[in-house]
Amino acid sequence: MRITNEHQGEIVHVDAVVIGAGFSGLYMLYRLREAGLSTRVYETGEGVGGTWYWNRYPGARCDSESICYNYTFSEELYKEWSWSSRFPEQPEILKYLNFVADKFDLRPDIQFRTRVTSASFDEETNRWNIQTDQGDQVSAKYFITGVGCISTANIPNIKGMDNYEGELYHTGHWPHEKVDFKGKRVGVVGTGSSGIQSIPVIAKEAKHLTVFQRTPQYSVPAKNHPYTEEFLQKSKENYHSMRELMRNSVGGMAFKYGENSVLDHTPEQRREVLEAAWEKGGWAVLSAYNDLLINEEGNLLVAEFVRSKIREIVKDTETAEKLLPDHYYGTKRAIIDTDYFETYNRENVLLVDVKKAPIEEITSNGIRTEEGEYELDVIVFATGFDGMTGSLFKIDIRGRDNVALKEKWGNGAKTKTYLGLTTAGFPNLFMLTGPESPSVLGNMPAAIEQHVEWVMDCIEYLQNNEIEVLEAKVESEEKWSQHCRELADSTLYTKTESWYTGANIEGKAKGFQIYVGGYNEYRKICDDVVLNGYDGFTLVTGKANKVI
Ligand code: N01
Repeated sequence: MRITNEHQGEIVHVDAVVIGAGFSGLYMLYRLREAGLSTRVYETGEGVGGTWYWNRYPGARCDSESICYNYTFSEELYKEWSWSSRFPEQPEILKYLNFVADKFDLRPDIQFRTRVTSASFDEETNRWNIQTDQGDQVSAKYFITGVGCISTANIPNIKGMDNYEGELYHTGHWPHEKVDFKGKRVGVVGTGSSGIQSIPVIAKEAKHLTVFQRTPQYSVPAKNHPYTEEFLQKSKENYHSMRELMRNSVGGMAFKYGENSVLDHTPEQRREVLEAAWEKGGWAVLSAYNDLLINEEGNLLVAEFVRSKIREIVKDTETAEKLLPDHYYGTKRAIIDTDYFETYNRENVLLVDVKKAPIEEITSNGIRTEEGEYELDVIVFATGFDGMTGSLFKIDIRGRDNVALKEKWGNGAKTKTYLGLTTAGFPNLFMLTGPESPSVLGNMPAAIEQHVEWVMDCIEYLQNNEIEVLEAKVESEEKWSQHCRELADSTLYTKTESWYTGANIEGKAKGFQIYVGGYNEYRKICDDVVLNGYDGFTLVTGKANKVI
């Protein structure tokens, strides 16, 4: 069934509505269709890709090794696709997702340029009524969000923004056409992953680049390189073992963490291990030891190693000092880069510390901080996202008694889920990589596959057993949320302000809404829930609303 809007005004009945055509929405659609369920996917963008559709900024690339940064559910698909390098750029990842959409003929069930605006659960019919900004009205038994954890751009509310006469961009909403920096004075605000990836590329092209840094970040070299035919061949031959390794690993990648504590080693041994990890690049420093994120003393030693590297690379001592982070290593999302710190050795690059002298205003000509004005032809906001709950709250989702999700979750302050997938009072709503799932603490496609497969198994169970409604029990989500908080508090994550804790958004309630126990543990917990007959959920059969 090809989707058109020709029946606008009519209510369309389907089994499932999915929001988003990124990694999660595409796979969810594929599985629902395979199971014979009628499905509509709504996607705001004009094409598939999700994150990779919107984040087109210069230098954007993935930071999971590409041979793991893909679906593994289909051996055929895995073997058909060949990545060019260890950490490929955005256009190649977008091409991959288009390849997947074409291979499985997914587009006919996706309606592009359409934003879901509201969804409410009808307690009479046990169905979700869903509306879009294009006038669609849909009734669905299952409502599944694949909106991404970091897809709502954070554009800081700085005085004078409307007065600026130059070009203004956010990395997460980059234009489809090439932005020309040649001969221009460019300012980049923000030094998270997006800033650190784009700064070296912009610096090479712009006449001058000013980086406005609020918090310095640790970053280690990606050591990206092209893949050889031989390597690709081997990884394809190892498809089964690689998939198993990913599925049973902490972060959904095909590597294991070091076996030692940071403190097991002498300073000389540690230096040797960390030097080797630095040379290897990617996630090697973060995974060199088994306790980096729980061992305060050990973390500080590794942090100091990375700081020593920054001092070595950056020639100007004053600039190097400004670039030295002081939070626990890895507690803001770890970053890998290509020539980030080296970029500050260029004559056309200036680093401005906006923690010391905050930005006061965007003027018609540029940015004014407490220390002075910087004239800019282009401003790039690399200021991140309203993570975890931001995109869910943009939709008016209402469950039982017409309670809005945003209200139930106290605008983020009281977010509670069961398994990061469901929440009480919102029956048959599934949130792919939702808050309190492990999602963003690893390789997203691996997290997504596990979620989609769990949701699909659950839906098939409901269908096969004529169950109308599955709903998380209040006590299950209380317990899960508490478990997530306790786990997070036993690590160093909660000791640092970051987008993980909501601290990057003005006025947002702070709280760590991610399960930190690892993908492998999480998978076991989800599987056990199923083995125990969907333990923690209320299941209601038939129209008579009989609870089983
Ligand atoms: O965003 P961020 P991001 N004035 O929130 C600063 C994924 N990702 O887009 O730290 C001045 O990390 C802010 O400063 P501070 C990945 O999961 C992956 O870079 O809040 N500065 C910070 O420096 C990542 O973690 C890849 O003090 C302001 C920066 O802006 C997540 O997306 C690539 C400011 C924001 O950093 C988000 O990364 C890109 C203000 N008013 C992204 N407001 C891969 O490699 C914010 N900042 C796969």
